[in-house]
Amino acid sequence: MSRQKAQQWGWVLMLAVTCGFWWETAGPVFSQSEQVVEVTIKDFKFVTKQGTLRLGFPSVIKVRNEDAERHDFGSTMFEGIPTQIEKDGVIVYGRGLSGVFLDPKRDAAIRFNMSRPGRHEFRCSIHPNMTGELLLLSVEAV
Ligand SMILES: [Cu+2]
Repeated sequence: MSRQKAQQWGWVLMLAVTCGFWWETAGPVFSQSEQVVEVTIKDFKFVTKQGTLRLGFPSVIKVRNEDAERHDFGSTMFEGIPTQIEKDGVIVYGRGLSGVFLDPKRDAAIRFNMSRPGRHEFRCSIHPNMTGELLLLSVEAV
């Protein structure tokens, strides 16, 4: 192989590696287009798993009731915001939704656009001492 040809192949290889690397790093970025909050109800408590939540991004709160008791996930954070609630294969859509009731061992997904920063409290209306909160930061994408 001539020296020039070897150099050409070197460039092709470098380009392929660069593209591969880009694809690897871009993958997780794309999958973050919907930010997920996981809320598990267990022993009459809300256990929340959330990363950094950004304003204006499509968000989904996945609520699961692990108890043998019926609970409710309610919050004023959806007030006036178009919200979609998916439960038992049925999707409800509206602006005045306040939350969702969950039978034992059931789950639901609440989809909306996070648009107000700050702490957002949620609670169970059946058991008023059950409360939890989400922290919404107004940071821009880094
Ligand atoms: Cu409850």
